[in-house]
Amino acid sequence: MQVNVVSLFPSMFDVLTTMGVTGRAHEQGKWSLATWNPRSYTHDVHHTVDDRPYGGGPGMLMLAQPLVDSINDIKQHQESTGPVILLSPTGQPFSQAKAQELAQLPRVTFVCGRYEGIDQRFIDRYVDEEISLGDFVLSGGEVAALAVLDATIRLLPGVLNDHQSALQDSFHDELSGLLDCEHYTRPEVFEEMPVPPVLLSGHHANIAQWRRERSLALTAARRPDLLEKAKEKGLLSKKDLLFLKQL
Ligand code: 9D3
Repeated sequence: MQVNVVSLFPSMFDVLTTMGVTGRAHEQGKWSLATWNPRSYTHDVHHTVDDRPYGGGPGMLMLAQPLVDSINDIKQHQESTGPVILLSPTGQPFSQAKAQELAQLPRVTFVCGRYEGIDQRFIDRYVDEEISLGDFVLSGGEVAALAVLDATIRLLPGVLNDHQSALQDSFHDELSGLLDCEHYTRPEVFEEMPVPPVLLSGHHANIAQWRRERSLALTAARRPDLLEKAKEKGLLSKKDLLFLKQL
């Protein structure tokens, strides 16, 4: 996958190419990154990338021209930009389903805004889609793009190891529609807190049932919205529903 990022702070993306799962995948050539800095496409002495909003109001907006020139330079250097996705607080909420969609693309271009926003005429003509990370205010699109890219790259073929991929495919984890249960590792007792005994029993059916019930209880307590969705999608068994009733 060829990833392009248009950003005034391209070094923020070094973390993806150097660290962890995404860094290893980058080393293995599973994806590559090109960054495009709108400031490189300015022609005035101050390298101006922003200006005041027409109609007044607080803050500054990103100029359309350096963003358009960034997009055009991508088209000069590559076959195409792929879909142009703007990270924006007014975009569609990001999701695992969207990450799955993006992971199918051969190329994609992310545009990161700074200041109070971007001249709408750039968005109208050059942006295919707008994605938000949720209802909170970031200082720019970069951190959102990092999250979207991290979620997407780990889904590329051959990026996760066999064990992690099997987990991902199973009814547990991402597809179950429930929150993951709690996990424990050594030691058996930590600061007077024992590991739940069932996990030490070696009884695999009991362990699976305990984990399922913890997932259900946790989801009911913290994310009742997810529990309703799981019910509607028919992801809950009779046994699940019985357990929730007696909860
Ligand atoms: C007063 C209006 N503000 C909107 C809430 C202006 C504004 C704030 C922050 C405009 C842009 C930004 C920078 N944020 C992003 O670029 C951004 C974002 C976010 O702030 N929250 C969640 N997802 C995203 S994706 C990009």
